[in-house]
Amino acid sequence: MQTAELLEKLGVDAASIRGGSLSVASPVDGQEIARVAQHSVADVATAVSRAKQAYTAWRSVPAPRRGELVRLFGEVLREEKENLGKLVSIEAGKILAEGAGEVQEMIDICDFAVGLSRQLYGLTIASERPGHRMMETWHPLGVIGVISAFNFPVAVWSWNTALALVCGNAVIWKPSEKTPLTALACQALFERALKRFGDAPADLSQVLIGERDVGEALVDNHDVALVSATGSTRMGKEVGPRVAARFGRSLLELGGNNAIIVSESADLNLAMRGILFGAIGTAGQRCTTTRRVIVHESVADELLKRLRKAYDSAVIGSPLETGTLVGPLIDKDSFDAMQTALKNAREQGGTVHGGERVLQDKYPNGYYVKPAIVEMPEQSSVVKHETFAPILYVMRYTDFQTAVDMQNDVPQGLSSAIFSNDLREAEFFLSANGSDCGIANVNIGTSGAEIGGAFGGEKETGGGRESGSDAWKVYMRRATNTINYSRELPLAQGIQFGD
Ligand code: UN1
Repeated sequence: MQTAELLEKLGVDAASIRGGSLSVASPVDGQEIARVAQHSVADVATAVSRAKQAYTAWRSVPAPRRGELVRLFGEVLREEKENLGKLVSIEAGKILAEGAGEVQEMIDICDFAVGLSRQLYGLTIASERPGHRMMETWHPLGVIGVISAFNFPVAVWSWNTALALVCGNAVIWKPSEKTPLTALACQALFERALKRFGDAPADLSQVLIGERDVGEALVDNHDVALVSATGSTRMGKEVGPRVAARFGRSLLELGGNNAIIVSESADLNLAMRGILFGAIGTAGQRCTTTRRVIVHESVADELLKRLRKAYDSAVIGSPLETGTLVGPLIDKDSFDAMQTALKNAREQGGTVHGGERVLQDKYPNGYYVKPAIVEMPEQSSVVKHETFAPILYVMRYTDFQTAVDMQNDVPQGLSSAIFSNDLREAEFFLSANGSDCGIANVNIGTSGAEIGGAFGGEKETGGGRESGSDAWKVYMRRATNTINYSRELPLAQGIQFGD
């Protein structure tokens, strides 16, 4: 599988992937591909104090110069797109096109951040006092901790890091213990950019490989100004309160339970393609994966017929082979969780198509499944739970308001979409009375967002926003400045104090 060769090309030291205590398996065939050394809790404190020093130097570097480092990193990523994308496929199991697509997201956010490095705007505000001026200034924040999940093992880190760096911060990354190799590769590529840059402080970006205790130490460290955590709602429920207890900031990007409404006026060809990419792409392991379809009863049979046909012809297999659309699940736990969900769905009245394990003979330790379509009589508890696997629940509706209510009636609030050619329905869906998600789309699916928009969602999704728009503000602190250029000292609110 040429993993060692790829890692070498990417600049990862061969010694760092041998003899460590963390076994890394590829989901492609379940075989061990590396043994990586792990950091200890004590290493976290050392990394944070180094990062603090790096930040103290970096915050005085003019932002456009900081942008130059990110520009160089984007250049390195362009050179290594294919290699890094392939490593993502090997370690996370997504197909080559999606592995390369993930690296493209990294390149895009670098470009975005470079532009941003000449902006980072503050407002000027009208003062009520004569001879006074008010303004806002945005300053670097400090050490940023990034905790990321296996399913986007490189892009999520880059969304945070590209912005954090142009904003003048230092970053410490704890990747998923399932995907340390791609993290080591990113760090090596970043170091290549650092060399080209020349005079950046050491330790602007560090990687900590470890399990839960390492993550906890990062979350609890008072010198980590912002913890940006992507993963399950269960993880976020622990991280959020722990960071808040020490008055730190957190940016949470947690579970999704994303629905597509297919209305009676929908273009079914478009809807089909949107649903297919959203539901079976990345083998159902995106936070934006389409997990629910709420379809008007008049088009439900037709849509289901076409969907089942498309599911039957989707090629399941090694993500490294061209032509494959559906790669493996990350591991056995994930497969077991999928089977439990399907069992629950049957018990709750669902009719399950697919969902069984395939290619077992070829890959006894790889977990390949036929993506499942589950017709549900109603939106029962199993549908409201996010199972990180390719299960698509399909429910019918008669009245449009009911469809919107169903879309919103889940604990999560990440992404949502409507396929409709009825302007009234589409606009209602985007209005305050429509979708309650952080992402609401018309005539495109729930997954595959561009980096230019703010990315994240409401409710149990955690409320954080990263990537585009003004998400950079969470990586900076805001100072409100009032400047008096008069010879008086008038108080605000007209207060007379003393003479
Ligand atoms: C994730 O699954 O954590 O919108 C991120 C998308 C991608 C990002 C997904 N741009 O599907």
